[in-house]
Amino acid sequence: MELVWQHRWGADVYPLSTSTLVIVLRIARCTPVARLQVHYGDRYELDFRSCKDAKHYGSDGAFDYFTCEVEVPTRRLKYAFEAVSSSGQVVYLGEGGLATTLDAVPPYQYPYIHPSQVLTVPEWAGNTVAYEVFPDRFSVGGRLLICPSVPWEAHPTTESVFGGNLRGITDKLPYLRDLGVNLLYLTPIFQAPSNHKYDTQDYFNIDPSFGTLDDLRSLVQEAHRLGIRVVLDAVFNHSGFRFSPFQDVIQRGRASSYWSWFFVDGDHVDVESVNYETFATRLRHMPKLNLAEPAVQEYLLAVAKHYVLECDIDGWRFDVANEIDPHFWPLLRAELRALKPDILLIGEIWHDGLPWLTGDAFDGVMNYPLRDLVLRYAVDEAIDEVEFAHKWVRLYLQYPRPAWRAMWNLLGSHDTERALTRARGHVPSVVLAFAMLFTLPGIPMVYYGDEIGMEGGTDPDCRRGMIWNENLWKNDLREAVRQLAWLKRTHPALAGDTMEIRDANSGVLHYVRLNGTGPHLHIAVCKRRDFGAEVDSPRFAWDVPSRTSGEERKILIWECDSTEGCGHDSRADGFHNQ
Ligand code: ARE
Repeated sequence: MELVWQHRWGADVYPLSTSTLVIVLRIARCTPVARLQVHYGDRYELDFRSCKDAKHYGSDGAFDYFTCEVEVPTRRLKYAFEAVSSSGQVVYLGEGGLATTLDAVPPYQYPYIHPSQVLTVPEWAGNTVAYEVFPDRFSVGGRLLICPSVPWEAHPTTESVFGGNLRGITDKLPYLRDLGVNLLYLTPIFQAPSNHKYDTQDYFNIDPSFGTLDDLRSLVQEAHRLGIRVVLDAVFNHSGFRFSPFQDVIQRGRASSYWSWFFVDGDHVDVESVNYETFATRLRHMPKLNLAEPAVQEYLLAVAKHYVLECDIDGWRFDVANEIDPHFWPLLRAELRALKPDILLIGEIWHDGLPWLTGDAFDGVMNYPLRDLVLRYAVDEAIDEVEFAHKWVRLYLQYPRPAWRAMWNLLGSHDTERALTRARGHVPSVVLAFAMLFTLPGIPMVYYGDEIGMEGGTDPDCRRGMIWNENLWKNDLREAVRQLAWLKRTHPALAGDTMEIRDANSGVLHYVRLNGTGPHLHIAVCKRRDFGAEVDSPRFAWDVPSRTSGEERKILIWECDSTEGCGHDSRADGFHNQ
């Protein structure tokens, strides 16, 4: 039997603990495999002592994906696969290729499981609902600390200043609590000339237009009192033009003691031609920092620790994380975890985040690929259930499972078009997208105002002033988000990292969330009337008619001890046959 398979070191085998490994294998669908087993044992022993069936997780259309969790008491593993075709033919797969007997196959090896390779995500991430605030645009508390350049209702330009501040955010914490939010993420708040503050002038100072360090302390204290954690934005890839070390380099050229902090081409900074590296392409106001330089590392570690020590913040989101020298992250993770063992570390990575999710960098990354998938299915209706399932399988198995408790799942952010604008104002599609966001593994993050139906195109239009006039709210949407937030916060199945698709045929997408022995939660998007009729008292049921055809569509969420869905014929193997 000829097989085409993929099993990559560093991606398809990872530890859950120092004595448990997860193994993932993909086999091309052109040679269907009826049964797959994993033979394994200590790499220093002659025989494979154990054998276990691998589970078929799903398919991405081209490959079938199998997973297997194995115990490795000695931390050193060798393993090989036994594949049985539907006609009964048997082959063994190992690092050296195919063989007809187990003895003949050179096995794969996991040489030794180190604690540093185990991704440990804060326990609290599991039942967390996040909310993103762009401070200039959320709320003004106390007196204005800066003169706004436009009225609160204006459509923003890149230069607009609205005057929102930290006290304003503190004043609105009860609103967030009522919505079910228990994690608040603020885009940058340190001193910087722009309205977005991604061009830091002074990392150790809160921007005066937002408030003071005491205002931040009060915000965090009050948030903690209400059960809300706080995550700040760390812009470490680049500084701002006015950052004093960069100004020193401008003045002294190579003689500056900060010369090695930046990447300047030549002996002097030429601001006109931008002869230095920056964020993106030649953005002169954002000079790139050299994080391979120990003095820069030390400086930024001090910044990251300062706000934990001074204000007791609960996490950091790292801007442009995938362009920063990767040697920095293990140092940062170790120091921050020593300071606060359950601190949450999130990378802003729009693409494949795997290299940063292997235990020594982040707990999760901003999940833009998931955003794309959910919006394309629920809002654009550009893909059907089958394609959703194929893409989900690939995305889910791309990352170590523990990361899925902390993946930062979003429908929109300060960098994207808003969900309701993408849906051309069609609220039910956004309800469906939120329902999926809150019930897929990860931390759902609501971008301020999306819950009340604010609209806006891409940056800067997505950064309008928060609407506080309740008459202008889309209350149906807000109520749906509220119900979903409380479900996410309280249901044990949603705290885990496991999701399995039960059915993905035309008309139904049915998946289940499982977490140990607790009750399972079933989620179904149904276009077929016959589906779900026997589900008694669902936890959430919402009519979400199609935006494009107006046809009936509903989302049902119900609890059940069975993984198949309580009485419903979920055609458990229908998905496998896609
Ligand atoms: C400003 C203007 C924009 C203008 C831009 C370029 O507002 O209208 O297009 O300048 O001149 C911050 C501000 C932005 C500002 C920018 C530059 O918030 O308003 O834009 O600074 O001054 C990539 C990166 C990702 C990055 C995005 C923006 O990978 O890290 O681009 N996101 C972070 C923050 C931003 C922030 C910065 C970085 C800079 O979240 O808010 O911008 O500190 C594709 C690619 C992605 C790409 C993404 C978006 O999908 O695959 O890699 O992300 O598009 O462009």
